[in-house]
Amino acid sequence: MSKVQSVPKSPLSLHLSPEIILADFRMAMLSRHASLIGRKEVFMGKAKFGIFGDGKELAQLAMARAFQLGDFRAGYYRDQTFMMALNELSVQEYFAQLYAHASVEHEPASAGRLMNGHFATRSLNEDGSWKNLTKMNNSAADISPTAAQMPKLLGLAYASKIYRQNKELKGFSKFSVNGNEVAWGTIGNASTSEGMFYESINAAGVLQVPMVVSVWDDAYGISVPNEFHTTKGSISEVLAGFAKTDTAPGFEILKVKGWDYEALLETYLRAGELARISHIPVLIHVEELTQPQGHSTSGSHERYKSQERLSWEKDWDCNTKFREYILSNHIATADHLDQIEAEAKAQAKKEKEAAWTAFSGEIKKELAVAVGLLTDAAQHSSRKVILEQMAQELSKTINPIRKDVFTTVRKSLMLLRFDSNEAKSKLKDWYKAQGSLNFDRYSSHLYSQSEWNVLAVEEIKPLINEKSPLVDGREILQAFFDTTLENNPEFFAFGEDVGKIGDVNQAFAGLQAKYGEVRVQDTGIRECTIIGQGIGAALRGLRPVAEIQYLDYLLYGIQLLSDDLACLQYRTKGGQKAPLIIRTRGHRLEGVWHSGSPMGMILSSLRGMVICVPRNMTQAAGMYATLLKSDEPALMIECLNGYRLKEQMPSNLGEFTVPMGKPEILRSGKDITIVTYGSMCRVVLDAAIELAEIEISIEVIDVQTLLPFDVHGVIGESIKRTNRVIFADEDVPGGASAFMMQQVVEGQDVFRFLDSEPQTIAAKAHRPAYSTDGDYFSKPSIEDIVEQVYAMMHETDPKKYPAI
Ligand SMILES: Cc1ncc(C[n+]2csc(CCOP(=O)(O)OP(=O)(O)O)c2C)c(N)n1
Ligand SMILES: [Mg+2]
Repeated sequence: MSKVQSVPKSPLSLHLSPEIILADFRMAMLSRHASLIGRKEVFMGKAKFGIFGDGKELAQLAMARAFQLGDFRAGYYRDQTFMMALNELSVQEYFAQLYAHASVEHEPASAGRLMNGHFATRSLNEDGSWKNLTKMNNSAADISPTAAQMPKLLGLAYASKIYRQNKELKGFSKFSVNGNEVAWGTIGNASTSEGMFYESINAAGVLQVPMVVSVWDDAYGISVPNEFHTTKGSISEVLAGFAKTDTAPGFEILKVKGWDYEALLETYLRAGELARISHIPVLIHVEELTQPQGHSTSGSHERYKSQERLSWEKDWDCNTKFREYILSNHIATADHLDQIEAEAKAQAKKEKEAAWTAFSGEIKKELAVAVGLLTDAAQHSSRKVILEQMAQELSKTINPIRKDVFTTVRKSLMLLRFDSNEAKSKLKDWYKAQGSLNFDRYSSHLYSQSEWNVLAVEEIKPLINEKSPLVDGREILQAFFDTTLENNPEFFAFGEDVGKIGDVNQAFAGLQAKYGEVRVQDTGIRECTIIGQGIGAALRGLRPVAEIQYLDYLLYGIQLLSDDLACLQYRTKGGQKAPLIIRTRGHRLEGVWHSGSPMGMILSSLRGMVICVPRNMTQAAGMYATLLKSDEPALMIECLNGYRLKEQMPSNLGEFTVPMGKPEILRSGKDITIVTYGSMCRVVLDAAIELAEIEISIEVIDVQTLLPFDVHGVIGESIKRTNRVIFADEDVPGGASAFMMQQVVEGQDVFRFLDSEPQTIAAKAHRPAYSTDGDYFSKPSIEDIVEQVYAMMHETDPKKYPAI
């Protein structure tokens, strides 16, 4: 017997009254007309792009009927009907997003920051504090890369497992009721080809989490049919090996037609129950869906679908079939259904108009003010004619956007540069005031703006005295994690080899035995879903530490970190947060894949996260403590060669904090400032000792965190004393050393204090060769630093420092 099941038709647990059926019909029509109107709006030039949920209404109505308060959705751009059915998306909001209305009030999912079809609910109050998620319908904030919703979906489901299994979390009643919440995922048939999909499915099967994944199968991914995507052309057949059996846990795999209303309801109710009660993951393959308007507004499907397919799609359109079902069961007359459809169409149109009026009205108001100020300024200017013409052209713009207004204003200010009068000042003042509004509209919330942002965490110094025992660095971390596990039930750690052996460097040694497998957990080798597991859990109020065994393997998860975690606060304009800590270790080991310090890559892709590069484990423990008091996501890169080095054990572990964005001066000097971080601190300090012997005095600064970077200008102050600076690290040339230079030279007004050209010291551009010699000739050595510093001094005073 096939392991893929169709749910037999049986009496529905949901009593199917005519009211329910007709309410679903109304919603299907409302959503469909929103799609049809949406496409027209794009073609009329009122929106840039549109992607719609038509052809997938019925399955989403069924999913909405099985969804309960406290549950989470993580899906993709086709899910408008589901969101509307839950009352989490009005048609007006739907159009506000299509127009990119930059307002949380009008477009609560992303405040106009995301293209249409990116859904989200707001988990946070305005001050950044959590709402009670158990009393809400929750949707994670969508992202565009296909299948990238899957790892987070796993984490959302996994959180239910943690809440059910860890009895100490009883007090976390805002997030869970005994782990009863189901995470509902949606994905397109073609997107199941992505590695992330398979990795997430496998992890969910292993973890046995309450995750219900719906595959909306419309047989295409843009123009490419299923046979090019999926072995055997069927995702449920491919996944059959994941199906649970009487003896082995796995997935419940269900198959249903996307136009069969009763079967859909049965299937979704059953899936919800299995996941909710027994924490069994479920995959629902919803087949025979259609795309009545093609993939998106970018092109028409007539280009690649056969006449036969197009006419099949017409006949088997789920809304058409739903209508036939209602009529054949005598639930309503054709006239009644026509009337419902007419009303739904009128409502969609009315809400679309309201959205347009709100969106365009705001801009038209700004435009009117700008035109008025510009016209006034023109009267007093020698450039009157051209300025008046610009004002007039602006006032005539059809469907103006903000860019029209500000392009004109900025160009006119350039023309007015020699003018000095009140009218011009008024225009300039208005432009400035709008600048801060536009910053809020388009650039706020890259980092947390709540009272729990990392910069607000108070510094508490470590307590160390001459009697503090000298221990291996890893023991400091171990003691820190021990006390944190003891005191913070929401804190837990997982990753490859983290559980039984307590990670490859043993900072969790013995802690699984002490706190149990729920708190300190081994995972499979699957970096991407380790991160997704962490994101989803952090979205639901937990404080996970997700471990990536070595920094080099962060690459497997960097896409998710970049596309999802790092931009979460930004893309929801403060509507969601996931204060996940990624723990990893890097720098200064050997070989192409174990020595990496790809900090430039990280810095460029993870804006929105805190990037910690502690030089030793005391600093790391203090940084962890700071992060756990804050609500920001972070990447912690411990020094691989620091676990066995001796440090003094502070007596206030878990309490002391290391401030973020505050460099520490490790050695004072007067000739040159060297700015560095992580393992390079020791190398530079050793070089400084050698340089002191030849009368060169180096000031060594550890930046401690690369993001945020030196918020108080400590480096600039040092440069004012030494007048020379070198930025040193073991990344490639032009990587993080260049970042540091840009931050200081551009950001701290030091150029006029520099007596020598600022320089960088970095590794070679290639990956480091293996073994000690490979390291020596690939990464900056003490000699490299000594020689570069000496060369700088030679240039300054060749007599005192003759060429070597
Ligand atoms: C990683 C990635 N690759 C490519 C795309 C471009 N793209 C957007 S949607 C899509 C097709 C998806 O098809 P399917 O998963 O079947 O969903 P459907 O649109 O048919 O509902 C593609 C290739 C993307 N968004 N992300
Ligand atoms: Mg598809």
